[in-house]
Formats: sequence, C-alpha cells, structure tokens
Amino acid sequence: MITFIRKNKKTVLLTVLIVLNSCLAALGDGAATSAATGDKKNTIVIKDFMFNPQALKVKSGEKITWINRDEEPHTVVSVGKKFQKSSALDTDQEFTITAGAPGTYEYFCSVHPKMTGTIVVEK
Ligand SMILES: [Cu+2]
Repeated sequence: MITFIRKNKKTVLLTVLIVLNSCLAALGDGAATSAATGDKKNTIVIKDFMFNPQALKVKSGEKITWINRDEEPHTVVSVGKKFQKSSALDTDQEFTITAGAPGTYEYFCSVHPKMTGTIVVEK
C-alpha cells in the first residue's frame, strides 16, 4: 500500500515536471519565433484546402506571407477588399502583404470560397 502511494506520488511529480517542461519549451519556441528576423514569422501555409493557422495575430507593420503547399491553385482575397488580393498561387508560390491598421481582416480563397481565414492586426 505504501509502495503504491509512493509510486503514485512519483508519477504525479513526473507528470508535473513533464507539463512544466513542455510549457517552458513552448515559451522558448515563442521567444525564438519573435526574435527571428525576416518575413517567415507570420507564415500561413495553405494545405489540404485550408489556411493554417486559420486565425493569425500580428502587429501592424509586420509582414504576412501565405504559401501554397497544395497541388491546386489558391488565392487570398480580403472580404470587403480591405487588402490587396493575390493572384492564383501555384504550388509553393508565396504571397506577402504588410499588415496595416489594427482590426480584424477576414479573407477567403476565390477558387474555393469555403476556405476562409482571419488576420487580427494589433497595434
Ligand atoms: Cu483555394
């Protein structure tokens, strides 16, 4: 019985450590991402007819890049024409804009209107 409890405590401790570790790892990744210079930080990958991430938060003035990893052509078109639209992006082709005024920007693919995404621009 005592052994069982000890074992259990150890397991809990181990679990806590693992959770803590992954939290730290996540924090580390975040720091690395924001420290990275260049335009690859805010990248939206188009794959399997989806924008990934579907919602992206950026700061005004930052660049946002879409890259098409599908075999199908896709476009990036702003709802209400709030930002410049892309041409049809072929496989591995990229499209970059610079985030403007703070706000929420919805967009879709004009070839497949069910493909949608959101950009949230913060100050
Ligand atoms: Cu599409």
